[in-house]
Amino acid sequence: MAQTRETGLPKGFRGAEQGWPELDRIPHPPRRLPLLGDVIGVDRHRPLQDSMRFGRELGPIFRRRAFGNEFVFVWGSRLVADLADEARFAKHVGLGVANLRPVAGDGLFTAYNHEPNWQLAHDVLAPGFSREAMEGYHGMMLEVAERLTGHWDRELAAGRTVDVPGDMTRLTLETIARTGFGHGFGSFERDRPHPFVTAMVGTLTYAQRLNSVPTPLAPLLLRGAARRNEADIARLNRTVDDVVAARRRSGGGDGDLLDRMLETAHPRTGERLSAENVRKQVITFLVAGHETTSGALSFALYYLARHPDVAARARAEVDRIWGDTPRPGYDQVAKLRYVRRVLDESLRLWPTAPAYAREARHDTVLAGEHPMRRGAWTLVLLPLLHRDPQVWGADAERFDPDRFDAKAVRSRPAHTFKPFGTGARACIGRQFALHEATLVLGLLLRRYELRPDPDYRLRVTERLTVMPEGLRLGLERRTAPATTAATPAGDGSLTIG
Ligand code: MNH
Repeated sequence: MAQTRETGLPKGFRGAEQGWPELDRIPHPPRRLPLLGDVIGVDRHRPLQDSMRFGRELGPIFRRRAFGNEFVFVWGSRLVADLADEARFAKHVGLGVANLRPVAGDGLFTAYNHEPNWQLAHDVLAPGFSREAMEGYHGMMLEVAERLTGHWDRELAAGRTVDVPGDMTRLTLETIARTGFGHGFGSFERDRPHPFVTAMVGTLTYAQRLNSVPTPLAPLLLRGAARRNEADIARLNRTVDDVVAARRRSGGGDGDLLDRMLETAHPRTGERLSAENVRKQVITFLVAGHETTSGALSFALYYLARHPDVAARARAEVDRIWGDTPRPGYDQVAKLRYVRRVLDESLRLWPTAPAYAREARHDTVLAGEHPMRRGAWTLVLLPLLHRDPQVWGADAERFDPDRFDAKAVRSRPAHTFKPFGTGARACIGRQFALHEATLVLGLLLRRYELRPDPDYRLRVTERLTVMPEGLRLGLERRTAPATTAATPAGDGSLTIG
């Protein structure tokens, strides 16, 4: 099937009309405008949250029409579980993901299933995400986290609150850049974001905007934005080319992701990544490897600040397992079970990559009810899957990390918690993100009490990923009174400077 160049979507197959023979049975919002579609009351900048609102009204499968294109959304747990069947369904590169093709090309995240560079890069890079590899990254992750606490100590000393999403983005970008590519962006030494970050945010925002304008008019409406987008992409390419050139000059690093990309041959075929593909992979990992983790940390800190009881329990765990060791080791991070649950529960309510798309490999019937033709696709709406009352109960909106204790997890059906996607194209960086985020939450909980602004109301911004907007927290440094500093570990009162 021919594919349009800009979007990568199959020509004449943008909407759901041809792929879903019984589309009529799928509910849509009641007040539909001719030509424009379901646009009444929607917020162009918050398509995800609009879809969540529609989904709550319309049920586990529904459709939205925008500018002549019809999209099917799914969030009911039974339907999502069926979509996880890899024999009948696969990742669909569409909408937001397809809009990133000009930036990330056939890099891992945006590659079509049939593109040979996907399997090649997957096989070459997978060992870079093994447990041993994580142990290797741990020291650098810790170093970057210490830059964060240094920065927060200075903000605290100056009597300022901290910019949570801004600082988490600094942290996660530095972490992936240094551990993966031996390159620092100096994020904590700058007042304004590194130009690479500005360019990256620009391309993500642009990719999201492309979805909210009528396709035939996009070139006209977005002419200025398209030109800026070209400049942003050029900036990303330039930055990456510099990093690669520096590595080639230095003659190799310590076996990080960049070394793998440049030097490792495929274990069976002996093939290597081309220079052009390396560029796409580096951009892919710098973008995919920090934006979502930054959001996950930001939401977790939001919930920790709002739930002092949860924070106290998590802090007690950190004190118990880490004691007063200044630099916790890899295993000591892996042992922070409750902190991990806080993270999981945050990713349940706000999965920071909030949707993924699945397409039918051949004609099939979704969950025995909805016929789909080969190539037909649908978007899995994670925040609603993660709040399906049939799975999570009537209080699904409540933040409660105990939903992730081992027994509760075992009692739930498969495919009900999917923040990292599903199947062969699921997130390769999952362990990386979880280790990094758990380590950082542990360090922050051990060092500070979090003081929320009582007037702050959660607002979620969307640019393909989600982030708590304008979240600032007050801090207090925990200090151990001399008498309690030596109490036996386990009672939660031990405090480390
Ligand atoms: Mn990540 C794919 C979520 C952290 C690199 N990631 C995905 C997908 C989801 C996802 C969902 C599947 C998308 C789809 O089906 O279209 N990722 C996350 C979340 C976090 C995250 C919620 C943090 C929290 N991801 C990371 C990190 C890295 C990374 C960290 C790199 C170090 N992710 C990727 C790559 C892919 C991906 C690369 C594409 C994998 C593939 O298709 O082979």
